[in-house]
Amino acid sequence: MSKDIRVSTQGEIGIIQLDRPEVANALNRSMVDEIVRQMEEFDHNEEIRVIVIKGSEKAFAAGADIAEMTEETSMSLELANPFAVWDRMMLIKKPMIAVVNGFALGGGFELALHCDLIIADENAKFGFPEVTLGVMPGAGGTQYLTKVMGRAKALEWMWLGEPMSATDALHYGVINRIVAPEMLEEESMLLAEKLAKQAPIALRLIKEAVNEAVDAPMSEGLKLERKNFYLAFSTQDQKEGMRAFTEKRKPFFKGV
Ligand code: CO8
Repeated sequence: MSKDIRVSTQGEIGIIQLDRPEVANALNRSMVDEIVRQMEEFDHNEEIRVIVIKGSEKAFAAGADIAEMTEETSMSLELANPFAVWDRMMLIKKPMIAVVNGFALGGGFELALHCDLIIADENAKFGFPEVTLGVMPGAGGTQYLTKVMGRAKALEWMWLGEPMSATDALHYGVINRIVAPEMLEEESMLLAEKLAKQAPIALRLIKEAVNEAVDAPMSEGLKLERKNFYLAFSTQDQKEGMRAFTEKRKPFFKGV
């Protein structure tokens, strides 16, 4: 039984809700552990096609739990290696959507950045306030953000430590969509449902190839794209998708 997250499913969508509202969903290590274990559980669950991560009423997550970190030392952190569990998030194959209301700060923002798509309400605020605590982002923030928005803006944002509005985050390509607060739940589930109707293996192969584009040289990315393109033709969903087009009907994808 999870202490700090709530888990539910809605059709083929697996939902992880952060649930430490008394500390704005600050992420302590056991909570990150629970989140990742649940992501993996959904990833392996054949009934689930899309994973949604959301916050509670007032915040997505206000960062790593500062109370837990205050007395840490370089050596205690190095030994505990709190980021090993974050690395496992990068292995999740199914689409992950972060649904952000309120604050997504520090580690909370990094959690959203580990998802594939970010949908936020108009009042959401994104930021890396670590510098104001005398530290820096540690769960991938400097890398993810720089790749998304470029060096100058990423540096400015992380050096000043000020939160950025959802509008700015959208402008710089950090998030995918903004919706009115009262529509956040509905719009994010609609997006998840749309993805859940797509051919699951094709989604997976696309995610893998797009991720390769971020890290690898073009020639490597093109190789993987071609391999995955060929692989898609070994699925029944490819036959279904193409036959449905010819027969002028909607496809029904089974994920095989
Ligand atoms: N850690 C611990 N407690 C927190 C955190 C946090 N990150 N954020 C908020 N809280 C607590 C507050 O202490 C407060 O508790 P209490 O009621 O007992 O005083 C409660 O949540 C509510 O917070 P506020 O009263 O401050 O609420 P406001 O609405 O006035 O402000 C803010 C909300 C703006 C979110 C404010 O709380 C804030 O600035 N929080 C800190 C944000 C921050 O600095 N985040 C970065 C943390 S460092 C980090 O994330 C490094 C990541 C490294 C990777 C992770 C490895 C595990």
